[in-house]
Amino acid sequence: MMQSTFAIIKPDAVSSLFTGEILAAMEAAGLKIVALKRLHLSKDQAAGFYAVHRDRPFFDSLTDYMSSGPVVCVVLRGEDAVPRWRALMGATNPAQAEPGTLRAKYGQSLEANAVHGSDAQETAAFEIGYFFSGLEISE
Ligand code: DGI
Repeated sequence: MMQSTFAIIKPDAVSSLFTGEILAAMEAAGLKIVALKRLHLSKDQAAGFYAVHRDRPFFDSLTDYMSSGPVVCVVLRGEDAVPRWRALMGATNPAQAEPGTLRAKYGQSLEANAVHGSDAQETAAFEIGYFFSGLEISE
């Protein structure tokens, strides 16, 4: 099934100059980049994005981290794009991520784990809409 999903190259990976390698890995996996922007989130904007985690103990730390430097936001489109991007990312904790996955290669810690990806199509729709207007997405 053709799907769209939402990806973020997180502050640790952007500041470590891994943006180009991660964008190349997306394309090499057959995921088409249909929208792209670099921005520096405020803490409030990070909190809005991660609102589902607002009651978790790590929420304050997570939103500090996500607003600590620029991120690169990407809309990806392809066959089964949601699970395929999650598989390429690897497990949440880089120490447990499968060898060859982006989090295994580029992640620094459980929190600074290099990349984000939507976990379902409904989540992807919310996350894409949080960052992009329809005019900014060209399929
Ligand atoms: O969908 P994921 O990004 O793989 O994981 P998630 O939705 O469970 O958590 C969102 C992000 O929050 C995750 O990428 C890293 C961070 N996180 C998750 N669990 C912990 C955490 N950060 C800290 N500091 N401690 C945690 O236990």
